[in-house]
Amino acid sequence: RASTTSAQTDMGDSSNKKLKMANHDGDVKRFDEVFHQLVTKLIDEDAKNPEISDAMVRFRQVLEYNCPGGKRNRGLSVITSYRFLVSSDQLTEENIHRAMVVGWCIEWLQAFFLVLDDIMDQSQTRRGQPCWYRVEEVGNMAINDACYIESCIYRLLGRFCRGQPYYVDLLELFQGTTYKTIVGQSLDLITSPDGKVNLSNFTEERYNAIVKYKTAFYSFHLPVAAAMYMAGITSKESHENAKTILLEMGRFFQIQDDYLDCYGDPAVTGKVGTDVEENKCSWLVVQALRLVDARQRTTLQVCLFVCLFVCLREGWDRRGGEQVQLAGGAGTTAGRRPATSYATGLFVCLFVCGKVGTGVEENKCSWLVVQALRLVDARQRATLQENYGQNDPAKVAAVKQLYQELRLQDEFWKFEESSYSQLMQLINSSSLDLPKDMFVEFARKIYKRQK
Ligand code: GPP
Ligand code: MG
Ligand code: MG
Ligand code: MG
Repeated sequence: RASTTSAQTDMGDSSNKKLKMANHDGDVKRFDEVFHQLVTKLIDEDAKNPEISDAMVRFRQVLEYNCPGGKRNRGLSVITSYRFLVSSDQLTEENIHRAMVVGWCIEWLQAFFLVLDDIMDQSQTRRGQPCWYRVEEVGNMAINDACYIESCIYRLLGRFCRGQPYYVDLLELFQGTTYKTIVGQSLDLITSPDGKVNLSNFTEERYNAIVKYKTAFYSFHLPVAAAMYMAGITSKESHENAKTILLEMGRFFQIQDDYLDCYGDPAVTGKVGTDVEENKCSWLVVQALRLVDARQRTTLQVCLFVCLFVCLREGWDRRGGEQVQLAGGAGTTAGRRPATSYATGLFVCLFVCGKVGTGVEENKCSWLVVQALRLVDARQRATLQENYGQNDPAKVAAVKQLYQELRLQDEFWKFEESSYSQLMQLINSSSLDLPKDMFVEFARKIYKRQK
């Protein structure tokens, strides 16, 4: 396809990248103007019908309150990606405008999710203003408003993209992505039941599944996949390669979101975090548990080694002494028996260390270990068990104090560095016929973000 060929010629060409990005500021300005045109179009037509005009007055307010005001990264990425993927002769006013409409459809999809997510997460603020359901006289009507926002996506796609060769692909992409996000939200909610803290549910595997489905598909895969279809790229292989990179970016983005829930400045993020209160399977709690368990294991291993070393030394001295007495002098057996018991002891020690954390209490030699567990590390796990998942500021503070003790911020900064370089490697190895800069540009927007 011509568009794929043009994408290939873009790879690694920095002057081309500058050319593609030169339009960025203009695109942002125009993108915001397009929003008002779309609202007017959607509302004005139906406002003429007196039967439903009252609903239109309300829906204008719904759209204006909930759709703008965010970073618009998802929407703008459609346009940036589209510019990277097509040749200059395809960059017509009409095509750019369509990319903007599709960009707004993603922002609309995000608004639909957020209105509902804020109800489910009992959040207070969003984008620096009260969550929609908390606005006076809105309450549960927010659920219907969210459904309205979603319906606009398909009205806009129909209005602006029907007849285009990629129309059906776009429809399926939006529907499929909505489905995946609903699955992810369900996993998120199932893993954070009200009033039931079960720390063993907070595993890395569950965390990865939640963030892939609830965030990565709609925030990262959708904008680029939409731009690819619009550019005429339909090859399954290219779409799979893009997906591999974009889902990894999405995981990184949600980990940042979880970090910012606790450490972000609400004046900058525009939202007050509720993950601890809401018993969420957040990256922070998963890391806290990993670190507590790792410390626990190390403490136990050290204790076991000390304990067995002491036992063995005692055994060595005692048996050595007895043997000397029995043999009445230095016999060959005198040194062999302690050596055998030392080897056995070491074997037992290694075996038990391998099982630490599962059946330690059954080990007869583990009184010290059990005490260490009770006094040192179990305290941290118990802190989480007792304070997580409750809407009580003192309990939330206790959890955050533990995060501090475990130096989770350092842990996040280390992760951010290594994740970025891994992402760049993945872009290098998996972008193949797609322009690397398209992915790098998307990653640049989110790396080290404060909101
Ligand atoms: C973000 O999770 C996930 C979504 C917004 C998807 C919601 C999906 C639905 C089907 C409603 P989050 O709760 O961590 O986001 P935030 O921190 O912005 O509240
Ligand atoms: Mg949520
Ligand atoms: Mg939320
Ligand atoms: Mg969050």
